[in-house]
Amino acid sequence: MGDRLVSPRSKVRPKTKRPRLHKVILLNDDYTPREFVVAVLMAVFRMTEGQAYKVMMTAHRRGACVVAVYTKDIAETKATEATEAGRSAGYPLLFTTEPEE
Ligand code: TYC
Repeated sequence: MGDRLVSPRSKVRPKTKRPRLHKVILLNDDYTPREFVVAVLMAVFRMTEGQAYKVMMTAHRRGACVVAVYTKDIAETKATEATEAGRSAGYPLLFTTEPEE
């Protein structure tokens, strides 16, 4: 009889939480040519020309636009790479990152 009484195990809660994602944000400026912004978005974030144009115009009109979300390391690497592409061409193009809620 005692064989059939199974005491409950402690509740197992998987602790593999998904990592927090980070947004890459494109900031508008008055100097970087539109076509250059589109080219950087296509090269670094693998967007089509149409997607890149929309994101560029949103940043142009509203001041900033979320480009994509990634894990922290990838977001920071891409933001740095894209900002550096502008800097090496003499433009103040800026990408930043911030954690998602
Ligand atoms: N505002 C720039 C111009 O008129 C174009 C531009 C758009 C620059 C978006 C940066 O994130 C940007 N040449």
